[in-house]
Amino acid sequence: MSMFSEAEKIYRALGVDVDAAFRRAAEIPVSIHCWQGDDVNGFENDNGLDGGIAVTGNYPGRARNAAELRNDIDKVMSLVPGTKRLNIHAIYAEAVNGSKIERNALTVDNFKNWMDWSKANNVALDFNPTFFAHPMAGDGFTLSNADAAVRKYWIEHGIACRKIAAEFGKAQGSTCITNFWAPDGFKDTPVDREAPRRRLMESLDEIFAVPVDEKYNKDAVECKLFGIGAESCTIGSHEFYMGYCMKNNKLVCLDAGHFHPTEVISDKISSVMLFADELLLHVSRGVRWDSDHVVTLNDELYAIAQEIIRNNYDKRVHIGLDYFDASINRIAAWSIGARAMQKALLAAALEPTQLLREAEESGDYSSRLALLEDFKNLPFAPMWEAYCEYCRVPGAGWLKQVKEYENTVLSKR
Ligand code: RNT
Ligand code: ZN
Repeated sequence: MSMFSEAEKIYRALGVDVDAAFRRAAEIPVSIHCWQGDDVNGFENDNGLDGGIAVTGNYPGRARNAAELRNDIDKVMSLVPGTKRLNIHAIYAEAVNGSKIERNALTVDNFKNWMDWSKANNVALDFNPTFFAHPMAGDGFTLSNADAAVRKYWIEHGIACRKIAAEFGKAQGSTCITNFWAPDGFKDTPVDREAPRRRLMESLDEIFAVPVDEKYNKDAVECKLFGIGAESCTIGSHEFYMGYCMKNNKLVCLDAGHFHPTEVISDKISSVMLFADELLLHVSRGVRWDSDHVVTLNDELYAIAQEIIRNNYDKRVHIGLDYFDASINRIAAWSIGARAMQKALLAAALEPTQLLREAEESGDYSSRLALLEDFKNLPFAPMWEAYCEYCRVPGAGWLKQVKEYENTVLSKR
């Protein structure tokens, strides 16, 4: 008897329908971020990264242009099971007939190649305006800048991006999620914390006042505790955006690296979901700070997936990935993180949750803890292999494909 059928018997004895779990995990979309492939560089120019986010490492093989990046994405997508979306940033715009790209004047024409890619691969796009790595963001303030001309520029950028996103949504027949993250914040203690927050609020109001059909685009806003160079006061804090979203019916975006290291977003999901229809996650891994390490299958990743599955948030919580590591093979980094997310979703879908609930509901917390521990030993490995096969992607052999791609493609760059 195969390892899989032995394992299936064990799960079945605990009341788990393995086929249903495979189907369920495979249907949950995960939006894979394009920016792991080129260190959040984009194709505008070589402004370098700022905004308090940083990529470290100089492993050879970075995608140098859109064609290379799309090839790399194809490779990654072929290694990741489940339903995939592609998350792109405004800095991944491509020039039309060699004309200069201005962020406040971007149109869908700048993303034609991405839309063609999306159609050819049947992968829906998500979008992000880029409020960093730009001379107009040079003093660390964009939508909350005290200078009205600077604010205007970024408001125009936000509006342009929502229009582009709506075009994506229409073309792909699936709502595009547009996520707003702005780095604005003070390095040192400000005297007036309210004024910049008021300006951020009013700028967002202006951006969202432009009507965009919710069928095609939904907006999310991402809070942050602090950034490098903005340690003392981040304008778009958690309270700021929670308040903003509840009042204005926008999606909260919770990034796993954007809270105090003792806080976890898995614990925040159910609270937000009691007050909001939908939620966006940026699944990341902060090591001591918002370092955007490659996502790995740690307790928090399991917990995030469990929250989604146990509460049936499959369609209401949107999963986006957000990490970038340039110190190892980027295709490997990308795939490790995305496959880890899939492992967590599959493990959660295979959880004998009913038994855990029964223990909890009867007040038998000893059994709850015992079962939680015992279930860690369930034979997951054959399940994962079978799931990869079910999704027609490589199981244990995936890394060999990355090495081949490195030899034939990346090492030639
Ligand atoms: C930064 C935010 C933001 C970015 C991406 C590139 O701290 O997490 O989401 O990482 O938009
Ligand atoms: Zn993020």
